[in-house]
Amino acid sequence: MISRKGLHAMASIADANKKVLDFDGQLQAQDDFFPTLKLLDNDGKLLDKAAYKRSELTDEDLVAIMKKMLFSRQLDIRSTKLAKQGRFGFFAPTAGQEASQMASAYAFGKEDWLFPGYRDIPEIVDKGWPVWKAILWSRGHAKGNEFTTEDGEPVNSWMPQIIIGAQYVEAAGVALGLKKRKQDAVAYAYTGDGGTSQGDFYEGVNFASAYKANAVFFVQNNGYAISTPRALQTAAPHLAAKGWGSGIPSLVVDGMDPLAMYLAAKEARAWAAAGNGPVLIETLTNRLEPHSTAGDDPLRYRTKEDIAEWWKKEPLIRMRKFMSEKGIWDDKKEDDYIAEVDSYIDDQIKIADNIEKQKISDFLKNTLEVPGQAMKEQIEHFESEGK
Ligand SMILES: Cc1ncc(C[n+]2csc(CCOP(=O)(O)OP(=O)(O)O)c2C)c(N)n1
Ligand SMILES: [Mg+2]
Repeated sequence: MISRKGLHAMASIADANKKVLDFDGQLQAQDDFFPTLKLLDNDGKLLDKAAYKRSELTDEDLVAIMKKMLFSRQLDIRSTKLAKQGRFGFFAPTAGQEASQMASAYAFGKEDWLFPGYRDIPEIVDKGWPVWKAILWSRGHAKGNEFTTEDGEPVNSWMPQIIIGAQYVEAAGVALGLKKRKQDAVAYAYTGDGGTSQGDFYEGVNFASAYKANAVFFVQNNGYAISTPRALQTAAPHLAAKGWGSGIPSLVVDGMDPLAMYLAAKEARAWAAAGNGPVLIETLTNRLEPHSTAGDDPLRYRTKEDIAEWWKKEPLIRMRKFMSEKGIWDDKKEDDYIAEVDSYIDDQIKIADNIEKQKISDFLKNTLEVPGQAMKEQIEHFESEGK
């Protein structure tokens, strides 16, 4: 005869088995699991005082983050105009992503290694890379590949990655190196929603997780991969779940909320630098402008109304309101700062324009350390023409 205890155990196994076979239930659980970290609403109201305290942000920090976001917006506006005049090469607009990029970057230090995508030029500039180099990079000039400050100091950043997702593998390797050297530093990488469909994305996260490397991975879910909407990109209800699959803390953060972005990034950095392994952060943001200056028209794949709705949620609006309410920001401060940024960018354009033009042969020489036969012939050919 089966005892009462035995009957009970059988019943609970039967319940567990039912759960295992409940496919719908499992999908629902995935959908439910990831709540969004949020500190400021669209109107700049503080939603969670305890979390704000936990961020340890001072008024000076808030001003610094606001300025970084404004700098990024201004760089976006100016770069887009310059590109239309043919004076900037490739540029990937950043409007809407300022909190996702600049407020998160504020949590990292000089010693940390940045692995940016092509849309993350502002984060590199924030690490001390002069804008004139960014302009040269956009034009394909070899000098744009020098990641140094104006004074020749190294800037801990890889080049902006064009190969979608590849920066995750590079970041995993450097993150492991930092761990082995026992450095209080991390590698932090940014990719997009589209990037999470790449093999490199999974390999990078998995490798870093397996070795508990010092990495923080950002997925900027801006709604689109060129014209492919997020809904067609992947069936995963949350991109963060892809990090969970490799066994690391993975969070979803309101990417339009600078305070939430900073808090998540700061705690992720501390966790990774302490040797606990990587963290993955999905930021819910939006690309408010075209994919790039190469000329795509977003209205072929999304509506004006949708874009207008997202403009209402952009991070500068809520940060401006929150800080004005606190009495630490006003229109005059903002106008003065924008004028300062504009004059800096004007100077940087002049510097970029005055750098000696790159010869075709120099460009080729800079491509491979040891050129193949065909490239050698091309270099000789262009050199013989003085090009
Ligand atoms: C490996 C690879 N495949 C395709 C492309 C072409 N491509 C350039 S940008 C892009 C979309 C990427 O979207 P997402 O990761 O969401 O980043 P976002 O542009 O939105 O910042 C694609 C497919 C590429 N650069 N690299
Ligand atoms: Mg995208």
